[in-house]
Amino acid sequence: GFRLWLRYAPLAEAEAAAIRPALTAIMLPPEPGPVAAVAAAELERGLAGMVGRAPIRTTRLQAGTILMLREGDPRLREAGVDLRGLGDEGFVLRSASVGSVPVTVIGARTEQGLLYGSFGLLRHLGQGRAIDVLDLRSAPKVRLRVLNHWDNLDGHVERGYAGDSLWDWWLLPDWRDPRLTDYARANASIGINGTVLNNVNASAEILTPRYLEKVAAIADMLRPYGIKVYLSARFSAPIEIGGLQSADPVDPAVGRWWAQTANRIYARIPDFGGFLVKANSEGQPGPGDYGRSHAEGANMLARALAPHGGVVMWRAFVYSETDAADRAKQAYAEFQPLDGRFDDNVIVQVKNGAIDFQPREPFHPLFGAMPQTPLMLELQITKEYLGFATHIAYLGTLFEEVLDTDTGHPAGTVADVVAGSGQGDRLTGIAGVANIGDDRDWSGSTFNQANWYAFGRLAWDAALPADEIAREWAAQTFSPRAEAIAPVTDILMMSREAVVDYMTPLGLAHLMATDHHYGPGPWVGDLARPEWNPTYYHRADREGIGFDRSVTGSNAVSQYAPAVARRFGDPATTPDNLLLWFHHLPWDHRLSTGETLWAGLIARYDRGVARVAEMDRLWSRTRPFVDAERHAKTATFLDIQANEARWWRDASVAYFQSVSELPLPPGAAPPA
Ligand code: GCW
Repeated sequence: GFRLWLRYAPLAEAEAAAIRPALTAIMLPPEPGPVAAVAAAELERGLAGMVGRAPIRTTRLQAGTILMLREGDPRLREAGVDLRGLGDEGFVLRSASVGSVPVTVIGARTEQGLLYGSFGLLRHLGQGRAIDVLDLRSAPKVRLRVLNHWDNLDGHVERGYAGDSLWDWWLLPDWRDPRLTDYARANASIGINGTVLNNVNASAEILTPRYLEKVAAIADMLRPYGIKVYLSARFSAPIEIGGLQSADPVDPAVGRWWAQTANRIYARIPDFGGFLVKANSEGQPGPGDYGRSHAEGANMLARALAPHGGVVMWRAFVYSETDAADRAKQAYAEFQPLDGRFDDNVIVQVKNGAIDFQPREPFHPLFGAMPQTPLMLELQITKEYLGFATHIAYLGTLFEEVLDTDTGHPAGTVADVVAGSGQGDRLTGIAGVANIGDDRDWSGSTFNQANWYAFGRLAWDAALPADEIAREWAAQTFSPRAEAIAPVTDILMMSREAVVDYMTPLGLAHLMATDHHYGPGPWVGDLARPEWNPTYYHRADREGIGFDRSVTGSNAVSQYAPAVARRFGDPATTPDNLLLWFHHLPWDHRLSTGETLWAGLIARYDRGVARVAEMDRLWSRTRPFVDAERHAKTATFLDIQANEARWWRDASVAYFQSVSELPLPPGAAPPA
């Protein structure tokens, strides 16, 4: 599994035979830089694998040349390639004729675009597609497409289920592990152009000269792939490593310290991306420690980075026990009033939902509610709440669901808000909390690789359908044959909903066991902070279940645009899959399907278990197309998932039955 979706496995001979004469050579653009060089190397590697022959490098056009053309090249016009509207990173792939020679053009304004175009061509071939009539254009709508590594300096990855950190701080900067080049290739292949190396629960150490040397070495390795390095900055670093008494953002000495720190970073890493900050959240220091706002804190850091072109990604994930009536309301309450008060190089990073990366949450009410402020969407690729590495849960559908949701605000969908549609040239971005570690398969399981892949593809183009991304991934990871793609895609497409069903159906949330968040723990209610307890979220008793966030309850619905607030404010118009997120309802409440809430809840737990069995059945059909090692590991993980789906169902149903005191509905599967 090391090679991820970049296996470049041999195509069927008929397809390979058609491609070989059509892609015989590569012609680099005039005066190529390092990015064009790695693009060409990737084309060689990919074609050698897929069709058994690497194209030669040529300086004279020959039939079947892959012709890389940058802006200003007169051959673009001859090839009928129009680069307008592609931005700095987009590309065109086109079968054309130049000087009467049949060629395939990769056209882009920049070398970065040529690199993405090269990966685009390989992705196309990897799906077994023909190339004689190629005519593709693609450009990202979002500027910052960034992984967030929650990697600690001791090598442990917070919420990581794929081994230790990839960054070997001990051996860096001397040993530059070639694996980091493979990391860069994988990311570039899906359009990721930035990475935050360290945990948002940050150690100030990373900003010391000793570590910056190491960070610079990583940045050097990622640079040819167009990937910028960012760091999580600990707000109290001026005290911890700067010898100051305070980290108050209005203290001029603090501002100076950060400016000097930025200068020191840029002296080593001229294209450093900037800082990610978790402030005044879960015990982290922040401007609130000095009575200052998030905007004052963020802007102070932004001023330090601005002369160098760096950005601040300031997280909106905040909640505190002092206002625990409804945790879901806190980020909006703190951030919405600050709309318009952030500097131009600040982007506020908002999780997809208002609680915390649950199997299903409604979209975060901040999206669309801060029109004067760039908002970055934060998704979690690592499956903290969806079964870690073992359970198959394809997040393409979760990400798509969030992106496609209409916020009810003039800006439109979450994807539109994130793309800054109609907001001119401002900063835009998507972040994904990485699921990558030093496991041989990078992500702890083969199927988790699909989530890394889907994140990148959707960050590039939020309009790509999750099932299309699933098919792309399946073809490149296993086999482009339809008999392989179909079952793998079916597994992927049903998997997340299965997890929702057996963990948190009908809009329930946060029922996982304490701290580690793996198995069920809906009975837990004695933790120190109220909003850490599952009982706080489900509120089940003899009468009913659910968290009332309507006007009769916490009124969190009022944080949404009026039309959305109305829809979520009434159980009759709230979709079943979010019902108990917004409403506390009696057990005999009728769902839209006509079944009672009690019967519907049990039916969903049963359905989740049944779907895992179905996934297992589908997987067995892929045996002829998957090597024995990956096949067996996935089959074993599906067995684990099947057991644990039953564990989730049986424990949850037994617990809810202990409070509802209702009999199991007829036909419900008896506990195993
Ligand atoms: O999801 C929760 C996690 C914490 C994490 C925090 C955050 C990095 O349980 O491990 O801390 O969110 O997003 O800051």
